[in-house]
Order: sequence, then C-alpha cells, then structure tokens
Amino acid sequence: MTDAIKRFNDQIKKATKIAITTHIHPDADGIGSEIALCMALKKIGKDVVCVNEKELFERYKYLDPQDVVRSYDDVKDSIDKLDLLIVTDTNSLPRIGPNVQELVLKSQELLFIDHHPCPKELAAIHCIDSTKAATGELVAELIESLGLKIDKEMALALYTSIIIDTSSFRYPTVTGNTHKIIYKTLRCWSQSTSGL
Ligand SMILES: [Mn+2]
Repeated sequence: MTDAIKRFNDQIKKATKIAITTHIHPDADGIGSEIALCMALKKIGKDVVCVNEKELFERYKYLDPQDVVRSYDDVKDSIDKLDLLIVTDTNSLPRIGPNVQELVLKSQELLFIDHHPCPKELAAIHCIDSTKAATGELVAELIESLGLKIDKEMALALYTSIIIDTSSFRYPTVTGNTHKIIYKTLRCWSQSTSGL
C-alpha cells in the first residue's frame, strides 16, 4: 500500500459523514471518480453524497445509476457538519467553485484525490499520484484497498474516466497499470459470457 492510499484509508476509517466533489466544468474523469467512490463508500456504510457546484449534465446521468450526485443548491440547507470532504480530479480549492468551497469550512478534514502535479508539501498530506493517467485509475485502487470488488456500476464510471482522460489510450500517461485497471472494469461486464 502506498503512502497516498494509506492516507485515504486512515481518513475513511475515522469519518462517517462524507461529501465528495470535483472541479467546476467537470469532465468524465472528475464525475466518474466521484460517483464510483461514492458508491463504494456507501457499500461500507458511510453516510456519503456527491455535491457539485452545478447539477449533473444530462449527458453524464448514465454514469450515476444510484443518483448520488447533488447540486450545491440541493443540499446547502441539509449539510451542517461533515467529517470529511473529498475533492476529486483537482488539487486546487478555487476550482471546486465558490459555493462548494463553503463545505470546506463545515468539514473536519479535507482530502484531495487527484493525479495532477502539485507541490510536494501537498502530495505529502493528500492522496495525489501524478503517475496515474486518470483520477479514475487511482480511485479504482482506492476502492480495492477498502477490501471491495469493483462492481458493474463502478466499472462503468471508472472505465469512462480513464477513456476520457487518456483520449482512448492515446496519451503517454497510459501505463501497464492503466490497462490493468481497464481489464478489471471490462471483466465486470464480460465475466458471464467470456473467459476474461
Ligand atoms: Mn483527470
């Protein structure tokens, strides 16, 4: 287990009420990552919701079969205190939007889960791994580190994250590990029909 994954596990262990967000003008990596992580944390009994600055675009709704994403306006009155706020696919607070930033003040802890380069002081206290091609690649490993198997719904969200952030595996950020995660997501969907 890397230090980044250990930090994630430590934070999850001590948190019950959790919100997850991503950057404004979100792409499929930010959205797929927050949704897959949210579904995983629900499975282990956490009180968790995704809160984005704006409502999810219609074109991304297929990634959210459990309807876990809320807009800030939807939840602003019902979230009083949080144990943990997780920010996916950025390590810059201004990028989560002016309203969602209010949640930072309501939360005991803050954790970035990201793959963009950052100062080493930030990487030392968050879950940031710039060797990953997508945040979704890192989130898949985090889900497994909780002792969970990636299920079909998580697989769809994570597969989409990685496809979008690598422009269908065309970028040099793609590694053997990226393909290993993709294999695991595809296996969820094809297990019953092939020997994958
Ligand atoms: Mn990304």
